[in-house]
Amino acid sequence: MVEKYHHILIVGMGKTGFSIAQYLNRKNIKFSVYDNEKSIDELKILLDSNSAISYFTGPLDQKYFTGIDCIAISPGVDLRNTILKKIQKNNIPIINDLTLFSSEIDQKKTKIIAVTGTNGKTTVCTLLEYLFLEAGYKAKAAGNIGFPILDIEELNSLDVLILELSSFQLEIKHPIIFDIGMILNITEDHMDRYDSFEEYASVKRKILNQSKNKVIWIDDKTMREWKIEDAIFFSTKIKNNKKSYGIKIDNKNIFIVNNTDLKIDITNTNLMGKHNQLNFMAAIAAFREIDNKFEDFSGALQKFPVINNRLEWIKEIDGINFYNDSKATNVASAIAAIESFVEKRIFLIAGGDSKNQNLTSFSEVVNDKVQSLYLIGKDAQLIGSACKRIKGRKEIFSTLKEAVISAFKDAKNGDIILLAPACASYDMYKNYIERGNDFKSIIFNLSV
Ligand code: UMA
Ligand code: ADP
Repeated sequence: MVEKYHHILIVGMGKTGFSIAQYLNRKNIKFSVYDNEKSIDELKILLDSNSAISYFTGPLDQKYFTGIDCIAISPGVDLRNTILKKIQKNNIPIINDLTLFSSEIDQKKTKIIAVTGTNGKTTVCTLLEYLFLEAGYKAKAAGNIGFPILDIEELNSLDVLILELSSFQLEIKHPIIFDIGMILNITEDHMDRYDSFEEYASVKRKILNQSKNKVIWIDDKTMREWKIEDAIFFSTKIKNNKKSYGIKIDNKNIFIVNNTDLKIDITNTNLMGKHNQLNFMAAIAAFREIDNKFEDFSGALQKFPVINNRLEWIKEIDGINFYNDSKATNVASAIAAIESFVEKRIFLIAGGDSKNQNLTSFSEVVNDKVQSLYLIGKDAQLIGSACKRIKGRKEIFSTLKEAVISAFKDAKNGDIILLAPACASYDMYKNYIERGNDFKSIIFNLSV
């Protein structure tokens, strides 16, 4: 399919752009590259032997598209860019790594589970990969999880491929019909990239239109309004519907159940919080669409480790427990983190780039459940003003280190110090991983 193009321009040369360049090189298809930040020299070094026809940098310019008959775009590039809009009007197709991947996959051999949602994608994809491996399948999770789709080796030797797909990736047309398509939840995020929440939600919905089997969280307000009938639901409210997975509490133990005699004990897992119960249900619902014979879910789930930067316990000092949820980059995930602690005083560190999110629900939960608030980053002031009725202290700090030290001085035996920023990290760090690593190193260097 891609062979029909003579000269492709790759826009954005991060992980995805680089994987596309390597792919086109393997296919002997001519390409040029563009990145708004990387210099020509950096691009040349990056590409090494995968040589491009031309290298462009700086603001996007229409002249970069001369002689180009296809654009391969990176997910981080906003399609509302005026030059890109003009180019689209000239009928030059815009494709992405998913479009290219569609020519490579043999769906008779490999089942594809596609996962999207505002939060929980990486957790559910990692869980699915883990469960399939435990059950003896050849399985791999790729995509937005951090491993570009085109980098998968021996693709068609896989039994199951789990694709984590962001809304950015779903914006671009592709011909794949997934064996299973899942939406975990839809709450506000990336509002700097979409004109409205409805637009963001409609992009996520696309995954269902291209899936043979659908799995959705039916308690989600947006998805409930869609009134989808041909999906498998997971829910904390429904238990006995034949197409639903639910939660049952029995003698203080927590079980995932459905309308059959399925009863999976998830009481003693390493993943905290109700949101992770939902993630378990989602993974099990999808897994059982492919294999309904496997039985030892409970044993497998108990061994599944916490994923870095996702409500990760770091250390206890003087009876104070530190948790790193640096990946809580939006309001819903930060709320999920706060609500995971019952009857504990929470000293919350939050802030960063709030990406135009509505802060109302966050401020309500913070006012209700958080003892003291330590704010950092670009939108510290904005978040501080939203959280007016906080019980204890509320203060802005210029570094994460100052915030942690201050929270540590205020907290007492039995309390929780939680980093759940509700914001992106880019104003202070390279990414959420660097922010989480900084948090960990600050904790390990605290003088007691
Ligand atoms: N760039 C431009 N012009 C722009 C924007 C970016 O030239 O307008 C350049 C940047 O200078 C940089 C490169 O493009 O050199 C970065 O490309 P990118 O932002 O598309 O990022 P990649 O490195 O290709 O990583 C992407 C995903 N990033 C985004 O969607 C923003 C990664 O998800 C993903 O892991 C990776 O592909 C592999 O598939 C990250 C993410 O934050 C973790 N995703 C969002 C999320 O999870 O909320 C959607
Ligand atoms: P994603 O890949 O969608 O960003 P992750 O599994 O990496 O999802 O989790 C991102 C953040 O959301 C983390 O802070 C995590 O604790 C939180 N989280 C995970 N699952 C859920 C969920 N189902 N609902 C709300 N928050 C969640």
